Amino acid sequence: MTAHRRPAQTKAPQTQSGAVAKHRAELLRTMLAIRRFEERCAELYSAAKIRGFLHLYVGEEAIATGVVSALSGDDAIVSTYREHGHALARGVPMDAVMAELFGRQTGCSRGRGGSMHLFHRPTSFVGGNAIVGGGIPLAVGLALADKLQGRDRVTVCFFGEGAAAEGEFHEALNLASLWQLPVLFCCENNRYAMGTTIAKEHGRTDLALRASSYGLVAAPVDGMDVLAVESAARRAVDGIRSGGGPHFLELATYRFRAHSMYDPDRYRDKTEIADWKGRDPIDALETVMRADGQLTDQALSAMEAEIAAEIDLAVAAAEEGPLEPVEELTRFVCSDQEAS
Ligand SMILES: Cc1ncc(C[n+]2csc(CCOP(=O)(O)OP(=O)(O)O)c2C)c(N)n1
Repeated sequence: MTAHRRPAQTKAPQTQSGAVAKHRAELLRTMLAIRRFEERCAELYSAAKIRGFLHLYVGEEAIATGVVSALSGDDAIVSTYREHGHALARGVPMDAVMAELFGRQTGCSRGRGGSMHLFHRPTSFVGGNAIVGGGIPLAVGLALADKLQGRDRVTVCFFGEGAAAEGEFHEALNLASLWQLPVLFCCENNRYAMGTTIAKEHGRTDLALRASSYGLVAAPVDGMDVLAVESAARRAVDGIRSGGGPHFLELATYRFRAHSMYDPDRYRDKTEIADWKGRDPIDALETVMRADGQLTDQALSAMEAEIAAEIDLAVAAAEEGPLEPVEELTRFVCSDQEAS
């Protein structure tokens, strides 16, 4: 299992067509890897190989892919309990993520966290959080530490629109604005907090407006369009790095599957689900690439085969991985000194 950092990607992709095609192929590959990984996770969950909670990101891949592509390798990421996509886009090794879902010692959190608590220091993936909105003040704390210590780093925080109804959202945005902290808030607005629609949860559903009322630079973005997400994130990250203070993106998206594997999903209209599936972010990028002569059936099949092989290897390694011995369970509870 080799941890690797994603290369710094602080500049916009070159306009030269070969470079654009290559870059788009990378975005497509990342989205496909997340999709196929999660489809396999659903199967493994049904086979009781993965236990505990499992919240899938299927449908939302353009957000993790586009935002992470706009970051440098040192920027920090704070995630949610729906975090596999963020971790994989960041470059947390797939085998370490799969082993974590299997509860193995070889997992990125030593098998102690599972799906909702992926953590990976080498890629500054500060991790998922099972508490709705729980990551928001953590991100603000990281950004405050960076500012006080003079580090040139942006912290990105992903959360759902449900988190925007929590008290800590308001406190954290207020402080981030007051102290002009280098933090990018990415609100993944998939319209449902478990079974509750946004209209039944928020007095005003314009969440970018809510953020701008705290003094943040805020924008709504089509979260089903990876190219739109990437350019909005790039603008925001550039704005933060040049001293523009905290930024906020409200990314309109939809989860194609239920809230979690336990949810019978009876609260959503079938037509609504079908309409959003018609805007699948992977199909959308493929369509753009084909129109520009940047994607062939052969190239797509090769990409799919490569991803399937990577997932097979990750599953095989996870099956083989050791479980944490019971006598080890008190290690790392208060300190990770022994972990290095
Ligand atoms: C503080 C808190 N309240 C309630 C829950 C139970 N809960 C888990 S997920 C969830 C819905 C959150 O929805 P949203 O933030 O929109 O994220 P999404 O699941 O749509 O990605 C709720 C209420 C929790 N984990 N934490």
